[in-house]
Amino acid sequence: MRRFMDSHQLAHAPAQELHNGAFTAHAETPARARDILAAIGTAEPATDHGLAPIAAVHSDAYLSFLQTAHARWRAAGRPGDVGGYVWPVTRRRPLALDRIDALVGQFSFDASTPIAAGTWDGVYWSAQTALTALDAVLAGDRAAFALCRPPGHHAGADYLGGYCYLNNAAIAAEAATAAGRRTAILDVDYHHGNGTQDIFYERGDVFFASLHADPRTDYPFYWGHADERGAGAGEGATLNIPLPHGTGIAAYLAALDSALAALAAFAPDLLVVSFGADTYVGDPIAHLALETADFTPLAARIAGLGIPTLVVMEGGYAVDALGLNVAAFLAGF
Ligand code: SP5
Ligand code: ZN
Repeated sequence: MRRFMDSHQLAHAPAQELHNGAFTAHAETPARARDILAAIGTAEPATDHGLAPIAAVHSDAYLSFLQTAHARWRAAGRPGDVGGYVWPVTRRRPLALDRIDALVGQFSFDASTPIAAGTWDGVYWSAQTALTALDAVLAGDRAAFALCRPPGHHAGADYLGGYCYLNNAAIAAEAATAAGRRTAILDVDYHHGNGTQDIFYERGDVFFASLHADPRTDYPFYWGHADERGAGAGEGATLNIPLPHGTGIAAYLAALDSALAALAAFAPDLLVVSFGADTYVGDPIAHLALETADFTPLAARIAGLGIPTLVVMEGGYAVDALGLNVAAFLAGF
């Protein structure tokens, strides 16, 4: 399987995040990408597809904000990384605000996703990595791996959060759709892929299925409940399967089988997998119980669909085991 990652992605390196009431070291580090690379050997760099496929998913106002936020923060005399302290509950009404603090609240939903000096460069190339790996699948490869980092599945059309800024999986799915593919997204990160769900919620042309920790107990709380099934033209094209803490491989595979059956009924000819290794038993911020060896049969079930597949990296924070977990997953293809 061809594997892709671009060294520009390492430019994104926020220092801290707000967690349980205190600032702690940022969990989504460049070391994650280095550890994965060490385990899988090499990766090909991305080719530049420009801003258009990103702007097909994210709003212009949000993209301008992301590109300028850090410079505006410095211009306002602030040290460190950009972070919000005020949020518009239920979005309020559209407002053309100018102060950086108002903008960061408008375009984010949590306080663990700072914008650092290299963030735009890193997130732009993470998205390009997804698009480059998609090219391999569109050209006929059975599967390809995009080592996207920073991850993307919590980012919506006009908001960041959950260590995510640009939704790499959604950008690739939209590009695949534009290329004429009937596309489904399967999200197997520990956390619900709220950004991806939001982006396609009212669309019937892209199917979204997610297995994740129950949002009644886990981040991102406000999305991913089993009764969220899509709306309008997208009614029935979203499938959420929340899982209890402690879920191991047997129960996980049973849930996966029902998601795969729903996916297969949609009859896609291209699959994007949002893969998080934070379902690992040793993950420091998560509570499922998959072992390293479990990732291979998990991936093999997905590969068993026989649909050309783009695997996009999402979370996974047990840095010492991360590379091995990713390698085990890719071995299933
Ligand atoms: C892509 C992805 O897996 N995002 C996960 C975002 C989860 N954020 C909420 C939990 C934050 C825990 N932060 C721990 C910091 C330790 N220094
Ligand atoms: Zn996650």
